[in-house]
Amino acid sequence: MTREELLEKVKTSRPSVAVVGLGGAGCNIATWIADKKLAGGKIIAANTDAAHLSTMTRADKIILLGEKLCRGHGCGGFPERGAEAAKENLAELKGDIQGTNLLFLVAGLGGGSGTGAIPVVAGLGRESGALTIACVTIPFTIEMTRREKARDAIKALAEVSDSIVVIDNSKLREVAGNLPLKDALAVANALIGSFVKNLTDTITQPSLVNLDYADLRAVMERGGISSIGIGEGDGQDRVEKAVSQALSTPLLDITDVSTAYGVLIHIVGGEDMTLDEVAVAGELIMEKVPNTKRVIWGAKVDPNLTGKVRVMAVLTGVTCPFLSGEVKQKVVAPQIPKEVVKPLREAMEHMVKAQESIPRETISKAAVFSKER
Ligand SMILES: Nc1nc2c(ncn2[C@@H]2O[C@H](COP(=O)(O)OP(=O)(O)OP(=O)(O)O)[C@@H](O)[C@H]2O)c(=O)[nH]1
Ligand SMILES: [Mg+2]
Repeated sequence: MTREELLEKVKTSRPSVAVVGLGGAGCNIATWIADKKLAGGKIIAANTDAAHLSTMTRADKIILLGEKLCRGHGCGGFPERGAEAAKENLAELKGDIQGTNLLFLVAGLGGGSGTGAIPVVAGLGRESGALTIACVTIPFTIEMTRREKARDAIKALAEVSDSIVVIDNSKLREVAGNLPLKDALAVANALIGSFVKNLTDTITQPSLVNLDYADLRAVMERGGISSIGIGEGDGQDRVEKAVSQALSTPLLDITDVSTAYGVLIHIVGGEDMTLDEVAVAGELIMEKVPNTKRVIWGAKVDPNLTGKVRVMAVLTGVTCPFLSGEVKQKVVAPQIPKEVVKPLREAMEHMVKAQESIPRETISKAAVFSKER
């Protein structure tokens, strides 16, 4: 094969990536990703709420779901309506997903549109053969009925998606401390957004350590419930610090980190980060999650992070007592050690600052939740 032929092959074999934001929160997260420029992926914002959708100017495509059923007014918190609405646009959604290798579906569970639509769209993704990864948040423990809806949606999603990356807003708040609610939601947007962006970047762009689509598939295909943890370290032992933080503070209550089926680790560090450090991170993870069947990692250099490393660990195939129904009432999370909370909070504050503007919709939603509380 000539070099030209090889380059052509690289171009045509690059996996095609699509991100579909569903419902208000899903569309806000999709906007976060669009703002940060998703190289090599298309972004679709879909909602039943026409007014909110009209603000999604950064998406490559917008879809008003269930125009006949909802008339552009939203679902009023009923997931059944969200599911029906998505079915109205089935052919269009199918056309947009066709040919996608890696499909990310993002939503804040608990409302009507995102919660109802996400399993419908995930079904289309799986049918078309795409690696289908749902990334969702579950509402605060205080929003009891919304949490129940979220749990039902995750059960439905488990049937039709490969992996479901779940962030529990309550857990996030616990780690992020006393952040105002709107900032806590913005952190969730940034976390899910960077998860999607980091993965897409490492499989479509040259990075320090590349992940390829086949690697990703090996860990995320039929991965089930997955949790994310983030950690940051500086100074000596920065990698150890960041890894142990990421593994000790999953943003979903899981029974036992060491029982995870697969681990995906993504490391970002300044220009001073060495390949050795990246390898050490991998070894450390193998020690902490000894029973895992698969470990993959990708690494990227960010010139703004000199002296620091930031680690995002995704554990697949984990058990969460709340989601498996073992705990019906409020989940009592294990206490997070104080020394871990401070640097994590700083990392999250950094993420919030990095978010140039919080969508107005988020702020008004936050105000409503504050009232509910
Ligand atoms: N991460 C994040 N979560 C949000 C945001 N706004 C709301 N949420 C969370 O997402 C859940 C669902 O809210 P929405 O996305 O607004 O609901 P929807 O899917 O549009 O549903 P309907 O408005 O009922 O049609 C809420 O219960 C909150 O927990 C946001 O901007 N970011
Ligand atoms: Mg809405």
